[in-house]
Amino acid sequence: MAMGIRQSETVAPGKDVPHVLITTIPSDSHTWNLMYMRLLVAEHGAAVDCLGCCVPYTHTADEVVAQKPDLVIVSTVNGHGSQQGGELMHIARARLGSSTPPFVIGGQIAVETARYRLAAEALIRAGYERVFYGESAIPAFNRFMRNFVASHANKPRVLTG
Ligand code: B12
Repeated sequence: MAMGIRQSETVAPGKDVPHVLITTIPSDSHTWNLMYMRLLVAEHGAAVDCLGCCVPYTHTADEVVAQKPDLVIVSTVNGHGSQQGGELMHIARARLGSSTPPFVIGGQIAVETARYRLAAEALIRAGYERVFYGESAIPAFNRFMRNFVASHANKPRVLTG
């Protein structure tokens, strides 16, 4: 069971509002990164749910099945992101198959900044759409979110009833 903060933003998931799920890896007990990311994503106009810290892989996968988010963000700062981020993706894909939504990951993804680039390459190979780290992480993420929210709003929709 994941511990610590578990919060949803007040914006309800709606037709034109993308739903974003924030999670982390099982070993990571840091929470301010999660709070920061939750507020940042909400500023972009998305509905956000954050699963809190120390989230077991299977819990993230279960929540993706239940919530069907448009985007999953893995935030991690304890240095184990390169390894456990890969394991999380492996388990999510095994569970969700072709219905796996896009996953992005960011923060302090390895134990030394010198290893960040190699860690990022491994995470991309594991299946992450984007990896955000270092000084450019937040500006790059903001650009990514602006495009993501805009493309969600422009998505063709099937009208029913
Ligand atoms: C506060 C803190 C703690 C607190 C956490 C309290 C809490 N409720 O969160 C306590 C004391 C509990 C703690 C414990 C530990 N910590 Co600590 N902690 C910190 C500290 C000092 C600040 C982290 C913080 O809150 N920053 C504020 C937030 C807002 O910033 P942030 O976390 O860096 O996130 C930013 C970016 O990383 C980025 N980001 C994060 N996620 C994402 C995701 C995306 C998509 C994007 C775009 C960006 C992004 O955006 C954020 C804003 O810029 C850092 C050192 C530091 N200065 O970073 C160490 C640090 C993270 N801790 C560290 C460690 C090792 C530990 C412990 C293992 C220590 C120990 N031996 O017991 C434990 C256990 C951790 C665990 N199991 O996960 C290391 C991690 C090593 C690494 N990355 O290589 C750090 C870096 C300290 C260090 N220099 O060694 N810690």
